Amino acid sequence: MDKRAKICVAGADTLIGAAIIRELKRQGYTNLVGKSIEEPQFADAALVNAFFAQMVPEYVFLAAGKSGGIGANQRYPAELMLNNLLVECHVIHSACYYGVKKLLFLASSCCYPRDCPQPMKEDSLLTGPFEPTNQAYAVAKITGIKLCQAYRLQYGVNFVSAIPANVFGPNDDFSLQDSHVVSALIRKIHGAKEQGLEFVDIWGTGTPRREFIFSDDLADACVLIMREYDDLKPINIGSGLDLSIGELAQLIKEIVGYSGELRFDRSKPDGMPLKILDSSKLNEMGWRPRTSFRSALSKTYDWFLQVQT
Ligand code: GFB
Repeated sequence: MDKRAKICVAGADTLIGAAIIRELKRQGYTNLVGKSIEEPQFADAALVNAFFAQMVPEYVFLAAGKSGGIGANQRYPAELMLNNLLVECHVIHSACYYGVKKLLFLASSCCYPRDCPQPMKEDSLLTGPFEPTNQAYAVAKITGIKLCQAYRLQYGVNFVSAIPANVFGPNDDFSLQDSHVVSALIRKIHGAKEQGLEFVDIWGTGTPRREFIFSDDLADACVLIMREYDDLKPINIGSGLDLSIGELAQLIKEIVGYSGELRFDRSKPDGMPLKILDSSKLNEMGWRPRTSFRSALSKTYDWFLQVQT
């Protein structure tokens, strides 16, 4: 990928998209097209077609599509599924039609079966039923992977997919009900400190384990994959660091400086008991995360403090 290549990051304002843009700029890529104000509604076929006809990007990072945590997935399964399906169909088709040299589709670790052997290898996709709390979103994301594969097989295009671990960082949604766990806990624990509350409710038992990846590290891996990975099979992007939700809450409590109690609300769902990726393929390409987990959490908290209203 030439430093002056025309690159489009679809989903420029999303957690992942914004991080990819920062990373591309950091690495000296200068010709980024379709910045957030120019972005069409990617769920609208006519607008996506017109966008590609006008911009004619050479490389596309597909990070658009609505997402959310376990709460959002339970409340809006139809919205999440439909939006992601439409975005994938329109962007992947237009990318093929307008001759994009390479497209990287960002899927999700919820594409793996609920009872998948851990750590989860790319070959385990579609070997068992999905976790019910995010089934609709998972079906949409696995469809994106399959669509890239189908276009690749039929039209010979270089469209690849990557599967990130649970992502967190600046530009995430920090709402109480809909966000992913890291953002939700930062918001909740910070709010409890500010209001002098004696305890904070953490959903579920606190025992599920998740592998978290900082958005800046994920973006670095995405640029490497765009440059060097060319295969029908998707590739996992994990940090290699997993911890329980209870341990995560404790760490955020320390970073925020909250002295109250963490209480576990067992009426709320746990989701998958364990979700850890096998990132051997990526590691064999020489990739390792740059940021320590604690420092990534601190950076995310700093960003939250700057933008919160
Ligand atoms: O990040 P999260 O919503 O997603 O939740 P998943 C992870 C774990 O944190 C679950 C617990 O066990 C939750 O019960 N948790 C505790 C909380 N307190 C909270 C809270 O206040 N908010 C949230 N959100 N969780 C996601 C999918 O599943 O995985 C997404 O829902 C996406 O669509 C992502 O695919 C990768 O890891 O369970």
